[in-house]
Amino acid sequence: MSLLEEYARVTGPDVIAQLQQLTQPLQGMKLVHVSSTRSGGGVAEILNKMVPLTRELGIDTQWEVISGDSDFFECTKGMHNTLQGNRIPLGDHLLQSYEATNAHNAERLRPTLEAADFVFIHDPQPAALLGLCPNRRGKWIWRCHIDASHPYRPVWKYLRQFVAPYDASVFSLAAFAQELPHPQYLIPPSIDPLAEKNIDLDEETIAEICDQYQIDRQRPLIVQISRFDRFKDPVGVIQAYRLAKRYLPGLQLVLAGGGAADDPEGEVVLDEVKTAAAYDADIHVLLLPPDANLEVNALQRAADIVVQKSLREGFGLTVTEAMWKGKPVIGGDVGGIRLQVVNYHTGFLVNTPEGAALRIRYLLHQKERLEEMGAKAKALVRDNFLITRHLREYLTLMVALLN
Ligand code: UPG
Repeated sequence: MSLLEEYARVTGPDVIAQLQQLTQPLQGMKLVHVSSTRSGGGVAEILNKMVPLTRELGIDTQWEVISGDSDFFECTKGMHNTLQGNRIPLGDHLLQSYEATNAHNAERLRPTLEAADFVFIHDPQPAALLGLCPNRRGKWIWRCHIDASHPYRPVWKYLRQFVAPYDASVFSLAAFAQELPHPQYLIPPSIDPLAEKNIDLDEETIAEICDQYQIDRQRPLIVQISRFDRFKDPVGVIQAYRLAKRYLPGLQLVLAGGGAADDPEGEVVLDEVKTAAAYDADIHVLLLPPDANLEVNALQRAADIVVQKSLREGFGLTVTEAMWKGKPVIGGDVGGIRLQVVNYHTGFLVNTPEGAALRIRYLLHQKERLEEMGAKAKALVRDNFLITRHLREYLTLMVALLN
């Protein structure tokens, strides 16, 4: 069965026929995505699935990854943190490293990028490449995955000089749009229902993976899967768990995460989480390798409730993944989580550990409500957040830019 036929089985054949129709004017064109890591984190997760599907539709698609040293990634993680609201200026030597690293990568990528019909540049890391490709012939789109609702102005002002000359930019939410001299499109991300991380699993596989991590399937379980990043508030999740455990003594918590090659802060945050977890045997802090897709899938399915207590969130694929598995999500009332968690319907939006604990207790005592919310959550993802909808919007954007 071809890849497209496999998708048709999940979404229905019309959705695929529509994608094929939209791709007609784009047949044989060259599309290049550029990001800063091939594994770990949401951007890699999306591109790993999006690139083969776009190729299958007849667009000559490539994915390039930029390389950089520790100063560069310290700088871009600083940009990420400040665009999400931290107010810490970036030192001149870091900004010099940002520009030098982009220039270095441009040497290698220039022929590919200048020849492409469309270039999608993901996030701030490679944003300066456009200015370094003076003979570009195609349309360039800056795709921002960050919760840019409250950017630290000096850093946005610096980045803006690189982003302004793009032909368009894409944000996940209206609240993130910026003052820019080009069209801005609102396209939320998506998950791939055929990915190992999202396919159905039998009970035996789920049980085996839970055994491997000493998780007791007879007792209630809450799970947060996230990179170890302060914006994901893992320590806040531990506080919520502790508050709820006073009333639910059997409660277990899994905090599972892996690093991303472009995220230098993971280890420090993991240490903070381990300290906060102390010696509680019912808190499982799991450091997973980047290819632990089956494990993530099983942990999300084993959970009674999935938590994503972020303080900022561009979208939150872990929310989508959990909802697709029929789980209600207790999520931070921020960014892209608000697009997915419809308060009281597909889960609960919370602002504090106390609020999260209250909702955990409520749902674990109201199993019917939990299941009803989980079913609504799955339907919301099927209708809005699968890769086929995401690709349709990218294709529409590309066709619009052709004219
Ligand atoms: N993941 C793993 N293993 C882990 C931890 C995470 O496979 O140990 C996966 C997770 O299942 C998900 C992805 O990594 O598929 C993480 O994506 P997401 O939850 O979206 O977070 P970020 O890595 O922070 O991704 C950025 C934005 C986020 C947005 C995403 C795509 O912060 O808000 O949804 O980009 O736009």
